[in-house]
Amino acid sequence: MANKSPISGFATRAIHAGNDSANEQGALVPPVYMTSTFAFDTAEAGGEMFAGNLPGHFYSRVSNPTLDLLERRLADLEGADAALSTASGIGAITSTLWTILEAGDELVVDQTLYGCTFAFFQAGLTKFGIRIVTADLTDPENLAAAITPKTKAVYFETPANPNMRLVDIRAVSAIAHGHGALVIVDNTYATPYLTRPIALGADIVVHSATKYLGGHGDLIAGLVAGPEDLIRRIRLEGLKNMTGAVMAPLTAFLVMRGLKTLEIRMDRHCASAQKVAEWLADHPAVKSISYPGLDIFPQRELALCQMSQPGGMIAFELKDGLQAGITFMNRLKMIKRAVSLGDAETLIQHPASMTHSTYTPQERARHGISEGLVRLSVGLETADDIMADLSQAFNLANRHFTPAKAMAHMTP
Ligand code: 3LM
Repeated sequence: MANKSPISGFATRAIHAGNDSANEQGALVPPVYMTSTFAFDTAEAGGEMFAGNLPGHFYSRVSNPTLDLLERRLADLEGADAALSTASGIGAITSTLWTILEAGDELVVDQTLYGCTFAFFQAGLTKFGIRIVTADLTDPENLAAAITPKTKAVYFETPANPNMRLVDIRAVSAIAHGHGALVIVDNTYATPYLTRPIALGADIVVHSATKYLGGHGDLIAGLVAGPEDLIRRIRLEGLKNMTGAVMAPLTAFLVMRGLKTLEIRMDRHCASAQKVAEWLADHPAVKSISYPGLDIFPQRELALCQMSQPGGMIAFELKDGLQAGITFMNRLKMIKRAVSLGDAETLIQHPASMTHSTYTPQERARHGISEGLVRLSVGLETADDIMADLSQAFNLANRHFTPAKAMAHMTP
């Protein structure tokens, strides 16, 4: 059971939850337990720990004091009973689903998912007799149509990577629970600072902690939060025996260092993304833009009630299409062309050829991921500098493209 902290502020809990420095010789920052194994007082005690009758750590693939602290902290922030750290976001997702599902089960998934999650479901789980049912969960009624007595769980991201579509966690959870299915939410984009899925009815939250939670682009990590009994099962079945995707203690230390500034970083990501999105929405080179903080965002009302702020991710398309988008990206000077998100550095990437290249073009079309979409992770630099870089790249992209197009028309 996570230490439910008596202090309620998010930032305070992100810094203190689960930690008692009196247990660590007064160390302000707890030591990192760089150990693979733990000595037993007696052989009998070791046996009792293995049997689950005695608490304590016995091997770092199962648990470790440094990971334990991170798990308590994340559980507190997500409002969950317990949490589990994993080697990556995909490690969190695979460990969770290998535990919950068995052959013959159905998993209902939203139509837009991060590329490797999509591949794990469609190419991975299906090999083992699990049926994946895809539904557009932006309308919860579609879940009511897709769910059957065989549906073990419902899985979605909100906002979804890469097109920013939102799913109404409360409405979807009510329908799923009415049919006895678990609700699993990937909360990577929002973080528990902006959205707490468990308070809205979800059962399990998964994270790529590589992103905002770590926050500095220097690690790969994952986390799962949920009810004590389920987290225990995911630890002992999915993680320990099936994926072995355990987080390293030093990584847990870095994620906790990142969490200490999650609130102030997210405030800045959101404030800058809002400015950049408003500026992009008015830019003549931009055809369409998806950002939950804009009035033109189709699910603006849901964003206002489900997210405390609209987040740091923007998806947009250029009027001149894919090739103009590629030229525009190549002209950027400060903004890095890179996958991943949630870092201090502003990152830009092209989902169709990068993060979502695990979909076929036909699948992308069916799943609402357009070929020309460009994804921007707004970083912590001065917002004016981000817009200045985008602006010079637009100008150059236009200058580069207009004559080339004109010439193409002139050539017989
Ligand atoms: C990306 N995403 O650039 P890791 N869930 C979500 C994610 O966005 C991701 C994961 C899980 C990206 C990674 S693409 C090669 C780079 C919503 C990762 C998986 O296993 O920690 O990477 O998390 O969109």
